[in-house]
Amino acid sequence: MEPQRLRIGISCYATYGGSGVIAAEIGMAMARRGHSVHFIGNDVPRRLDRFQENIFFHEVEIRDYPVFVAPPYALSLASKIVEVSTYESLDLIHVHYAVPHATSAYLARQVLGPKAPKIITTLHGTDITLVGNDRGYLPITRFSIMESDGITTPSVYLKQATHDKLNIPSSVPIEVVSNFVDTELFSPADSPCPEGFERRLHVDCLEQTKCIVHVSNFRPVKRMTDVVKIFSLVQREIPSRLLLIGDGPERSRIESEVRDAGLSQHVVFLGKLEEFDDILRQSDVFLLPSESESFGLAALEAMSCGVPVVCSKAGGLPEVVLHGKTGFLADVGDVESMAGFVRQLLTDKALYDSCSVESRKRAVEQFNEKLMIDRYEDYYRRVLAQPVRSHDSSAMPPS
Ligand code: GMT
Repeated sequence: MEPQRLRIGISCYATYGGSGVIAAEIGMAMARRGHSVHFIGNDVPRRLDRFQENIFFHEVEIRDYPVFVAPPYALSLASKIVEVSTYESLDLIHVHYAVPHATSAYLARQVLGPKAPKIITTLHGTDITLVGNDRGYLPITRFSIMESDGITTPSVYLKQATHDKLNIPSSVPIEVVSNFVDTELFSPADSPCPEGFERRLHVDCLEQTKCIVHVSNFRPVKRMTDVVKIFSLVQREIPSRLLLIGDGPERSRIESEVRDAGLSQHVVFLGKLEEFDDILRQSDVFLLPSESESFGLAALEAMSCGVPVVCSKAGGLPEVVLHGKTGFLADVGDVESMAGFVRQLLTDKALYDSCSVESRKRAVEQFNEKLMIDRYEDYYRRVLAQPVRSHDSSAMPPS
């Protein structure tokens, strides 16, 4: 007998960031498997801006009124989930990033009663380590997570952090389903520098000029100052360029640090790019010296292109990057060691080639889309089959 086709709702932040990318990829993959997928959010997630069979987008209208301190997005989202669930008979709603999506889903479920879809919450990182852990959000975040019918994290690290930081009892199961990468899109270069690449990026792709790349949302957690310091140490000895992809609150400060360090000629700020696989595959090393990282999707995308990663030993990064095999890890803030590892990679061809091959191999074998979509689909069916949970979500976290 054919397995039942599911009616799935997905809510996520559509902005530049890994959680939106993963949510969109899960939705597209589920749709290709014949499930109906309804995205509910304030904007269309990346790569969903064209017609795709079985995919529907429902925009949350953010209404403002003079009495509001700020437009209550969480309420508008909850109302939209109620509406879509009612008319599309959703089996489940899969929310990405707990704040406020898990809370909106919980509210919607209360309104919908017995016909409500099951709620699956995927935690992504700062929703636990920063925002959700903030006293101003903690009680409601913890409650909403515990009220979910299923909870997933992309790493063992984030699962443990969720139990520890939010005091979620170990009796509440959390499923680890790793992030994944489109290994066909993020694939190694099959030729040297493509026509026009140098001109477009203001970099020269001469064999002797190496490209170091970093992709992020330029927030303090990414330690952009360390990116510049590491590059500065490398650049003194090896002709190289630093390509910075993304934008965010740290951008102006980092631009000024680059100017002060006299590195403007060597650093290119490329801004937010919808597509950057071509740049990744032409790069030599990917840098990610973050303070904390639940997984590090950008590092995995680089690995999939055969680009070794030098990163901090933070959070879930050691679950993605294997020290000495697919790249190198050092303590958070240890820029000297990270610069040393970059230099080693750029000067030892045998080491570089082996790390490049192993990076690609690890991405393809351990973090491919099919593997993880199978796991999500299986998890969806298990959650749908289980009776309503019965633990007490009301207890306050410790003060
Ligand atoms: O939590 C965030 O900072 C935002 C979030 C996002 O929406 O991009 O990033 C997190 O989720 C990604 C996808 O699961 C992970 O790859 C990132 O490591 C994670 N960021 C942090 O933990 C800082």
